[in-house]
Parts: sequence; structure tokens; C-alpha cells
Amino acid sequence: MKRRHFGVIALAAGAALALSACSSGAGGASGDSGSGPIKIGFSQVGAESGWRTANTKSLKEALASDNGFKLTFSDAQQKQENQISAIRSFITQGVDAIVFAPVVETGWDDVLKEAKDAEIPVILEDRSVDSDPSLYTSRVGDDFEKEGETAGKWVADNFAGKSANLVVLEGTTGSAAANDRTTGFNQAIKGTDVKVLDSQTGNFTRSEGKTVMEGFLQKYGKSINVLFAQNDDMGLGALDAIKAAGLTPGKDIQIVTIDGTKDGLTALADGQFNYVVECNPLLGDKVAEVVKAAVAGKKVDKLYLAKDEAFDQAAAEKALPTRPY
Ligand code: GZL
Repeated sequence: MKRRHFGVIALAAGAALALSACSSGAGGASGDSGSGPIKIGFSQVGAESGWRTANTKSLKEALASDNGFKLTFSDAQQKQENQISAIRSFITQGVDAIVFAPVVETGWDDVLKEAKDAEIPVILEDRSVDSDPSLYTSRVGDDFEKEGETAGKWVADNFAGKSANLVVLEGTTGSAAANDRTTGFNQAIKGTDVKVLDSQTGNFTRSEGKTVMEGFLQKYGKSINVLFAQNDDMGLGALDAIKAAGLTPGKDIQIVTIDGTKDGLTALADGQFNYVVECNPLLGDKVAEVVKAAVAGKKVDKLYLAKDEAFDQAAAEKALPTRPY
């Protein structure tokens, strides 16, 4: 597994938690005295995209028994109610720590308070929540706003002095990834001549990306010349719609996406996409490290951000042969 570097951000000195050993209550850490594996409950968003598949693989490999863990995995099928039920079940089981990728930003306060009352550390992986940071131990993820800004900067630079009629395939409504990418993108195009014709969620999936793009093409036709897809999968779904409309992706409609999966970089290498911003899904090693520190009562920082790159066609051709996901 290719180790990727992480930046550490302790949001505020006081926010960096020095955890007391979780030896009391339901969340007693069975792994802290070397008496057995660390029991982990992991609630994953779902299996909606190539990014998610890579992220799940990374977490499962890192939280494996040969690394000192006993993992209970739950796929929420992109439903918050399934995640809340899973977390409550983990609390009842008395796990030593909970890891979850929150499908949306809001609505977590009650269940996070229940985990805190049970003295079970909660580590967010991937997306963030709007709950008070005291309700979770740490987050390991990517800087979505920076990703959106990088994508927006590419559009602003490449269409400077030219007309850019842009449509946006947004990620899952209410998710931190969609919210923050939108914020960063809009900040980057502010004050430019880039015209946003429409913006609609494709829920991070290929099928919905295709359907929404079909709607955009019916409504705006050939006036569209730029697509910003907030993940590769929606962009890949949009390719089918663009070709079915008799247009050439990468030329008639230039496409910028976020994730940097093999399929996305392949579309970039063959000229169907024009620019891809990475969102590193290989978070498992850092999550495992943070969990071990937390259950051992060591100081844990509030936020660990993965380093992301961005790819043009030449960089994609170079990266593909050794791309780990
Ligand atoms: C980003 C992650 C997003 C990806 C999508 O960290 O939450 O969810 O960009 C995935 O591919 O579905």
C-alpha cells in the first residue's frame, strides 16, 4: 500500500485531545494492555463510486486482524439512518473505537453524544460533520474546498478571455465533499466571465451523472462548453450523454473532475477529460495510527489532511502505470 503523506492540523491547541485511557465504561479498550485486538466499528457511506471502493479497501486492509484489530464493517448504502443505527449497534457491542465516513454534514449530535457518554472515541474518515468538535476525537480526510478551488482555477485560467458556459454535476446533497467543493470552486471563478448555466446533484454516481447531463443537454444544448463534475464517476456517466448528443467530450465540452481514480485518469489520458484533481482515498494507514493512539490514551490531533495532486493529460499518462487505485 503506497503510503501517502498527511498534513497535521490541530485546529486549536486546546482542541488537540489528550485522551485518557478508555478503560472504563462500555468502550473499554481491550487492545490497550495487549490483551487482545482493538475492536472497531466502521460505518462506510456506501459503494457509490470508484473512490469509495478504493477507500473501503484501504480502511479494511489497515484495520485488519494482522494489524491488531477486530473489525465490524457496515455499508450504509448512502443513508444517514443506516449509519446512525450502525453506530448505536457499535456502542451496544462495546467497541473500543468507532470510525465512520459521514454521508452528510448535519444530524449527528445525538449519536455522537451517545458514543461520548459511552467513552468510545469516534474518528471521522473522509467527510466531516457540523457537530461540535468535542464530540469526536479526530478526522482523517482530504481538503475538499482546496480541491474545488483547484478545479475552479483551472476553468478560470483555461477560459480567460473566452466564453465559458458551464454546468455542474454536484455530489451528494448535504455532504461535506459537495458543499466544500462548491465553495472552493465558486471562490475561484468569482469575478471571471465563467457563466454557471446550471448545477444539480448526480449523487456521486455514474448513472445519475448521465441522467442529469442528459437533462442539461436537452435544456442548454450546444451552448454548454464546460462541465465540472464533483467526482470522476459522474463525469464518466456524463460522457455517455455527451456522445449520445453527437458532441465530442474533451473538445466540444471540456471536462474537469475530482477524485483521480484509474478510470478518471484513463479518460483524461485519452482526451475525454481535460483536468482531474486528486482526492486521496488511501486513508486507512493514518486512520489505524490515529485509532491506536486514541485507544492507548495518547494525544491525538483534531485533523489530518491527505496531500492531493492535480493532473493534466501528460501527468495522467505518466501516473497511470503505477496508479494504486
Ligand atoms: C470525497 C468522497 C467523495 C468522492 C466520491 O472524499 O467523500 O465520495 O469524491 C465519493 O467519489 O462518492
